[in-house]
Formats: sequence, structure tokens, C-alpha cells
Amino acid sequence: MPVYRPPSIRPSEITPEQVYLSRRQLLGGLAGIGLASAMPRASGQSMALVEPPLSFTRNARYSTPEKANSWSDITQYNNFYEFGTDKADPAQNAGDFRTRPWTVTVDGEAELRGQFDLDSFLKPHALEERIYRLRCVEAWSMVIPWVGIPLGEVLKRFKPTSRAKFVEFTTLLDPKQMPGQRYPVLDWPYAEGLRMDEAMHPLAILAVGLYGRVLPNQNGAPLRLVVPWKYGFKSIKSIVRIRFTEKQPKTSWQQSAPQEYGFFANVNPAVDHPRWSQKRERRIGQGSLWDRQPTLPFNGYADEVASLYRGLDLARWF
Ligand SMILES: Nc1nc2c(c(=O)[nH]1)N[C@H]1C(S)=C(S)[C@@H](COP(=O)(O)O)O[C@H]1N2
Ligand SMILES: [Mo]
Repeated sequence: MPVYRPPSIRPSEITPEQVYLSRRQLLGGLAGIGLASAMPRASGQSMALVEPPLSFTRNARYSTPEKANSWSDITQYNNFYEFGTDKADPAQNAGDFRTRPWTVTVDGEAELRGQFDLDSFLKPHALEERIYRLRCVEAWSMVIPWVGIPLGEVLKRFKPTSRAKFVEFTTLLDPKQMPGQRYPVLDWPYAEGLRMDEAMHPLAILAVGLYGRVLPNQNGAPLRLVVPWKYGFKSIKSIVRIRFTEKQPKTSWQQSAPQEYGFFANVNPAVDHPRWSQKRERRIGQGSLWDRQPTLPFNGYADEVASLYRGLDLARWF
């Protein structure tokens, strides 16, 4: 089991979520406008705090009322193996990662394909805040206020053909910038995939921000997937390519250990990982190291998504 290392946090970095929350209560549903003056500036650490806040509306229907994790939990306890395998590595090593200019390539089984500058890729879509649970396969969880756009609405724009049965996502390959890619930890670049109906489900989003700010690099800037009913590893970061495919795409984790990580990776307390139980989880930032809460089927999103898997043996198709 992974061990939580208390991150070394400078005082200048620990206030944003408190400032954010109190301002947010004042502003109610008004997008993040006006927060900039209240936000402390971190020196060079995170573009998220240097760039102006995002404008978004809050989506209450798709948000959990649970208490969100702090800015420091969310930005200092990360999995992003391109920047190292320890939880503190991404925050340490991703500071200089260049997320502009950024190009997203859309190809495969779609009528519209091409390369898009990130701004033109995002332009037609309004940003929403959604507070989602994230359940890592390593049996810890967080609650994260993402800012993003529904994946399905993005995909529709490219008019997938009738042959498009899956969507494949790929992270940037750039060992110069991503030191973790110099080691054969995974088969780089990181790749993930969804079945088309999963990708079109309204809960699946592409995130560009959190806590009303541009995504910090360690959280997958400038564009990452968030699929809240699946283990965290499906939520691929720093996406450069989206490809519509007829066949189920290969995913990095399935390639590296197919007996441990399936293509579906739906959160399922009834199916243990071969090396540990998935029945319970530790909520980062709450209680002691030994406090665990029950893990819910589909990470608590069963009412919304269980119908996608009707008739599927979830123990076999894990
Ligand atoms: N490209 C890439 N995406 C990735 C990962 C990674 O190592 N590389 N780790 C995954 C895992 S295991 C988890 S739990 C989440 C963590 O997201 P967070 O650090 O923003 O909480 O990112 C996922 N996306
Ligand atoms: Mo994870």
C-alpha cells in the first residue's frame, strides 16, 4: 500500500482554497470573476496562480456535496508518472512543463479530423465546475472541484462515424520535459481509452482547471480527462491526441499488468485488486492513516452509469 508523505508546503501555497471558499460563498453562483485580487501569487511554482481565474458556471446536479480536498492536497499528492512515481514528485518536477502552445490532434473514425490549437479546440464550449470524487486504484480518494467541459459534446463536434466504437487518448511524449519518460516504468506515451457510450456519458469531462484556476501542471495541464466512476488511472493527463477507433485501444496500464488493470476499470468494491482489497478507501486529508471509508460501486455514481454495463460480468470485465 502506498504511504502518504506529508508534502512540504510553503505558507504562500496553502491559502488558495480557503480564500476561494470564502469568496465563493460570497459570490454564490457567479463565476470565478474577481478572485484574482484575492489570490496569493506563488513564485514560478504554478501557472495556475499566475493566470487569471477561469469563468465558469457551477453544475450542482453533477457535483457531490462532500467537502472538497484542499488545494494543497490536490496539487501536492499526485500520480503523474511522467514526472516521477512518488506522490510529491509531480509538484516538484512539473513546474517548468510548457503547456502553451498546445496542439490536440483528432483523428481516426470521424468525419472531421485535424490538429487544433488548444484555444480553438475549447472555444465552442462553456466551462462548468463539477465537484467529483476521484478514487485511485491504490485505495485512496479525494474530492476535487474540476472546471471543464462535457467530453461527449466535444466528441460530437467531430462527427464520429458508425465505425467509431471506442475513443483513445494519448499523453504528450517528450522525455526532455517529462523526466519520468526516460525510464521504462510504463510503455510511453501514456494511453487510455473509453467505449464510445462511456465517452458520451454526461459525467465524463475534459478538465482544464480546478478550484476555479487553470490546471496546475501536476494535475494534467492543459487538458485532462476525468471519468469519476472509474479508477483514477483512466483520467489521463496532458492529452495531445484523441482518436476514434473501431477496435478497443491498448491502454498503458493494461499493457503493463493485464491481470491487475482492466480496460473498464470501473470502481468496484466487490472485485479486489490481486494485491489488495478495494472494499475501503482512505480519504486524503481526513482522519488518520488507518481511517477508511467504504468504497461505493462505480465510486457512488451507480445511479447514473450502472446501466452502461447491464448484462456485463463486472468480475470478468474489470
Ligand atoms: N499521463 C498520465 N495521466 C495520469 C497518470 C499518469 O501517471 N500519467 N496517473 C493517473 C492516476 S493513477 C491517477 S489516480 C490520476 C491522479 O490525478 P490527480 O493527480 O490530478 O489527482 O491521474 C491519472 N492520469
Ligand atoms: Mo490512480
